[in-house]
Amino acid sequence: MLQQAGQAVRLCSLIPKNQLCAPVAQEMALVARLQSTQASPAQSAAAIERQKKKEKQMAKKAVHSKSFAQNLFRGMIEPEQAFPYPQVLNTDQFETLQMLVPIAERVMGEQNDPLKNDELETVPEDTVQSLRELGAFGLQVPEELGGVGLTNTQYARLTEIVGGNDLGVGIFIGAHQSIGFKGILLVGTPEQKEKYLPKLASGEEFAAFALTEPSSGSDAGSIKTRAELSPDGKHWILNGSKIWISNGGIAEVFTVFAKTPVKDEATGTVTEKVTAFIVERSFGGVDNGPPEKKMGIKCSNTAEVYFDNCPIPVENVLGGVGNGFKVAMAILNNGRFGMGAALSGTMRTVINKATEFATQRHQFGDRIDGYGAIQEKIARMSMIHYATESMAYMVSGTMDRGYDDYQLEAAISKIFASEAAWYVTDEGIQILGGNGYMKSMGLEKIMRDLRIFRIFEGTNDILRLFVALTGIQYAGGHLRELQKAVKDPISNFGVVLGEVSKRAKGGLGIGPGNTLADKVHPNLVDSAALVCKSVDQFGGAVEKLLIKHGKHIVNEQFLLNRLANATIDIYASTCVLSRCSKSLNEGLDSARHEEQMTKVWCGEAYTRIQQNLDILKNPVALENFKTMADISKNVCESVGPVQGNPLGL
Ligand code: MYA
Repeated sequence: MLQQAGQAVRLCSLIPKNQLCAPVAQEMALVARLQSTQASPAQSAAAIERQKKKEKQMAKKAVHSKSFAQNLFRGMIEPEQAFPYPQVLNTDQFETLQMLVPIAERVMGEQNDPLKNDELETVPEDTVQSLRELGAFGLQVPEELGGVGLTNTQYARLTEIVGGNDLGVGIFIGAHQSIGFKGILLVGTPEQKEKYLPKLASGEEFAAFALTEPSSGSDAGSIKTRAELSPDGKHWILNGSKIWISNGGIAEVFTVFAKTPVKDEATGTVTEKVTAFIVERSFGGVDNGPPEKKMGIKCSNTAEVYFDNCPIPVENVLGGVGNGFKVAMAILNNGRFGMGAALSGTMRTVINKATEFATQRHQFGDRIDGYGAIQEKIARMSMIHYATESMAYMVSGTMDRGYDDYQLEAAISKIFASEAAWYVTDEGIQILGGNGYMKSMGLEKIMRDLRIFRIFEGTNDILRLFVALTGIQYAGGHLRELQKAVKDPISNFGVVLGEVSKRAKGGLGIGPGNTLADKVHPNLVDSAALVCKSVDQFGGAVEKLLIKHGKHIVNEQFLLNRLANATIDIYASTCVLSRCSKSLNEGLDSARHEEQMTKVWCGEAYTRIQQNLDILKNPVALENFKTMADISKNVCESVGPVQGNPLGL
C-alpha cells in the first residue's frame, strides 16, 4: 500500500501539487478501508456468513454503466440516459396507441365499475371479456405469438389508464403479464414461448409469479420450496408452499422459484441454488388456498399456492438451473416501471376529483381553491404527480432505448410513485374533507388499494437499501480500478488523471460546474445548477462514508436510507428538468406551467438533499441514530411501549 501511495504521489508531481496529493492519499486510505474485514464477535455464524457475502459483493470490479443513478455515487453526471427526454415512439407505435387509448378508456372508464368490483371481490366476467378483446392480457407479447407487441412506453400509457380507474384490475392484469409470465418473455426458450404465450396473451389462461413464502419475504434468497430431479432425470419434483400469490387461485401457469441442488462440475461440490420453473396447474400436485381477505385491491385474487410432489418436465426450467435468483430479479426489475405509470394514472384521477371539488365548494363565503392552505396542497399534489409521471416515462423510455442497466431507476420509480400516490390521495381526501372519507367518492378505495404498493414488488425499505448499496458497490468498484491503475500509472494514465482530478476538485470545493447547462432549456439553467451541485456533494458524501465505514457500510442502514433519499430526489429533479426542457423546446401549451413546477420542485428537492447529506456527517444526528437503535431495542425487548400510561393506571 505504501508503495502504491508512493507511486501515486510521484504521479502527482505531474500536476499542481497541492491539488492532487491529498485526494490520492485519501484514495489509498479508502481502498485500505474497503479491503479491511472485521466481523463483530457478537454476530452469529449465519450473520457472519451473510456479512462476508455482502462484503465480497462490495469488492466487485468496476463495470462501466450508463445508468444515471449509479454514476451519482461517483459524484458524476452521466447524461446519456436522461437527456434529452426519451422520445421513443415511432409513427406506427404512436398510431397504435392513438387507437388503443380511447378503447382502454372506454373499457375502464365506462364498463368497469371499481366500487362494484371492490364489493364483489372479483372482476366480473364481462369486464374480463372486454379486457381480452382489448388485448390487455398480452400487451407486450409479440404479435406472432398472439399479443399486441407493445413497447414498454406504450404499455406504460395503457397501464396509466388502468391505474387511473381501478388498481385492483391493474394488479389482476399486472400480476399476469408484468411478473406472471414476464420470465417466459424475457428468458424463455423459443419452445417455451410458443407453448405458453399464445394462451396467456389471449387471456384464455392466467399466470402468476410465485416467489414469496411464509419465511421468505424481502429475503428472496432464503426460500425453502425445493425441487429435486427424479431418478430418471426427466422431471423436477417440486415441494413447498408460497403465500400471497396474486392470481394464485386462478392461474393455470406459474413461474415458481425453488431451491435445487446444483453440482459444481469442477469441484464436485453440491450447493443449493434457486432455479425458476414454469409450472402448469395441470401437472398435478398444485393446489391453492381460499382468496385472501385484504385491505385493498380486493378484486384481484390473492392466495396461497401449495406444491406437493408436483412433477415438472425438465424442459420447463426457466433461464437455466441455478440461475433462478437472477431470473427473479430480472423479472422484478423489468416489471417495476409499470407501477410508476399506473400510479401516475391514479394520481391524475385523484387530482381531477380534488380540483373538481375545490372549484365548486364554497366555505366562509369563497371558493376553497382561493385559499392558500388548499392552493399549497393542490400545487404540491401537481408537482409530485408531474415528477412521478416524468420518471415513469423516463424509465420506460430508457428501457425502450435498449439500455439494460436501469434497475436502480426502476426501483427509484417504484419507491417514488408508491409514496407520491399515497401522499396525493391523502391530501386529496383532506381537500374533500368529510366527502373524501365517504365510500361513494371512491377515494377511500384508492387509499386502501394504494397501501400495498409500498410493500409488494420489493418493500420500499428494502429497495432503498438496494439503491444505496448497489450505487456504493459501483463507486467502490471504480475506486479499486483506480487502485489498480495507480499500480501501473503510465499505461493507465487516463484513468488516474480523470479520477484524481475529479476528486481533487471535489476536495478543494471546486465542483465540476453546471454540466447540465447545455442539456436543459435556458429557462432551467439555474435549476440544473442545483442538481449539479447536489451530485457533486453527493459523490463527496459517498466517498466520506466509504472512508469511514469501508465494507461495513452495508450495516449502516440509518445512513444508507439518507443516501437513497438523496438519490431519489436527484433523479426526480433530473427527470422533471429533462421533460420540462422538452416541453419548453416544443412550445407546449402547458410549458410555462411545467416550468413553474420544475423550478419549485428542484429548489425544494435541493433543500431536502442538503438535509439528507448534512445528516450523514452531523454528530448530533449520528448520535441520535445510535440512541434510536437503543430505543427500538428497549421497545422490542418489552414487546411494546416501555413506559406505562401517564396516569399510572
Ligand atoms: S412479488 C415478490 C416481490 N419480492 C421481492 O421483490 C423481493 C425483494 N428482495 C429482493 O429483491 C432481494 O432479495 C434483495 C437482495 C434486493 C433484498 N437486480 O446478496 P444479494 C444481485 C439485479 O444482495 P440478497 C410481489 O410482491 C446482486 O447484485 N441484480 O441478495 C408481487 C448479486 O449479484 P452477484 C440483483 O441479499 C406483487 C445477487 O443478486 C438485484 O439475498 C404483485 C445476490 O444479491 C436486482 N434487483 O437480496 C405486483 N438484487 O451474485 C403486481 C440483487 O453477481 C405487479 N441482485 O454479486 C403489477 C405491476 C403493474 C402495475 C399495474 C397496476 C395498474
